[in-house]
Amino acid sequence: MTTMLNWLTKRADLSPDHDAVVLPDDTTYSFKELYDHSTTMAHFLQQKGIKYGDHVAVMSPNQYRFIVTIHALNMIGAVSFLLNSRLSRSEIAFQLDDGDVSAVILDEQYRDQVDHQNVIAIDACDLEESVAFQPISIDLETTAHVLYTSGTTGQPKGVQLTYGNHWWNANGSALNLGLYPHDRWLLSLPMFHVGGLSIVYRSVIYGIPIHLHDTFDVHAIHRDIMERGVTIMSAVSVMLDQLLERLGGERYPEHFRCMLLGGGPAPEPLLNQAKTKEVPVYQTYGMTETASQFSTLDDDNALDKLGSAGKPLFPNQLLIVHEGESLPANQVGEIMVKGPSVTSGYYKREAETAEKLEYGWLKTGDLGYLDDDGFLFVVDRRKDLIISGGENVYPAEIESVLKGHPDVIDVGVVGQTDSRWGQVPVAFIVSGKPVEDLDLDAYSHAHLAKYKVPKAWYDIDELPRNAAKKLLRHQLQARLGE
Ligand code: S0N
Ligand code: AMP
Ligand code: MG
Ligand code: MG
Ligand code: MG
Repeated sequence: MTTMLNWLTKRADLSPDHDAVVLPDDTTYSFKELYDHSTTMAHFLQQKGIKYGDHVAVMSPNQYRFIVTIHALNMIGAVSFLLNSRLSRSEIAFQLDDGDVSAVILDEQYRDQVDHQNVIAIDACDLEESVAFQPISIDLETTAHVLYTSGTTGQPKGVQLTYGNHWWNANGSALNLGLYPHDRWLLSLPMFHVGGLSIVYRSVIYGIPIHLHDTFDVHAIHRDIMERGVTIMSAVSVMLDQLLERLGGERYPEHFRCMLLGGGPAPEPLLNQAKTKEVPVYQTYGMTETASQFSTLDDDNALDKLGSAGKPLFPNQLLIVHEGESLPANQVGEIMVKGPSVTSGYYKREAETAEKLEYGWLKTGDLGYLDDDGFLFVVDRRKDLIISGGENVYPAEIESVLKGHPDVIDVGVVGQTDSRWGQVPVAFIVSGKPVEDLDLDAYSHAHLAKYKVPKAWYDIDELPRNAAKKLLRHQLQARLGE
């Protein structure tokens, strides 16, 4: 057991007047203000019955109060389940039930998506009241958050992330990217995913401000980078693409030193365009299970190793493995990762945890190789995974919903290349009726997040299956000409 003072308590003592959060309208909160608001919120939540060890869900847009709520729950020692607000009512219901969640802290706009007896409005607490609260200390081995990810089979799983996972991730990132007193990290990724959440921890551990954006407003973000001293931003490809278009022939200021690009494959034309426009892109490879970045390019190699996701952050280890053997350079195999930012496992899923985690090594399911200098190149994602604008979509999840439609006899879903989102799901339907008569859009919307609803429906007489009745997805893919 390694315990520490609550990180925000420590930070508010070290740099109370330093900016903690800056909003697009210039509203600024110092670390002292963030601390006071968080103790006030912690007291309020405690009054509402939330106590140490409780499982508490949070569903919020990327607002200042989301950050306050995360710190407040840490101060109490509750485990927070950060919900993807794009999910449907039934997807949310599954996570609340599977996670044994006892209360949900909710922004009013999501009220219809949540069915739970204990709902606390995120804005119900008067932050200006300033109430003292004694935060519990942080134990690095304790679970701080559970974040759900889907998989090839069955239902989504809750990835448990400890304080130690976040601590090591924040430290590993700083040891690679460096840290300057004037750093400012732009946060526009949703905080319910680890890419956004990890910035909340980096901010408080490093003592640097978050420039918080609640929507991806390309003009507001461009302005923040050009005029307000932002030095680092985390982005997925679809965001970078829009930012480069907005940048046009201009150049970002010299002090903007890192565009951390992750969450999925980075198309080569995009990387080349960024290079031409002198945007300092650092490609990173990571996932929910590694508390964000695991392997990232560094300053010396950002340009000459274009396309690579760099080397594992200090002190992480990475192997390329095939049939239990570690492969030499330039051979493609499964990426296996080990290190202190890797999850302790999936909540209540002992079998799946044991299958994916052995002796601390996590089998990612992703395929890649190391070049002669040990730099990682990711060549293919986990089996069947479709990544649409940084959101994961698994065909099996969509197929199982569509099989519930009375007129659908069989269904196969695959990813189709899309100029905006990278990939989108499309569905092949076996039915006695033409697809356009089935109203499959409406049916899917009732059960699935919008980004999971197939963008095209194709009639097919019979799905290609092998002798064991396994769907041959690549044959469907071939029909799309891909
Ligand atoms: C790209 C985003 C911002 C797009 O959202 P936007 O533009 O705000 O759309 P809306 O106005 O809300 O909606 C417009 C229409 O578009 C649909 N839509 C929205 N998003 C998607 C999508 N992803 N795919 C398909 N359709 C989408 C809406 O439904 C709406 O439709 P209509 O008009 O019909 O109503 C947004 O999608 C976004 O935020 N994406 C990023 C999600 C994310 O965080 N992914 C990363 C997850 N992975 C990790 O966290 C691990 C990796 C990691 O940690 C990392 C990642 C990046 C950088 C650094 C790191 C790191 O390691 O530190
Ligand atoms: P998630 O945990 O939902 O963010 O999903 C992480 C997945 O995104 C990884 O397992 C990979 O399949 C994919 N991914 C992350 N980073 C990269 C990268 N640099 N290149 C290609 N795929 C990536
Ligand atoms: Mg102020
Ligand atoms: Mg928008
Ligand atoms: Mg995801």
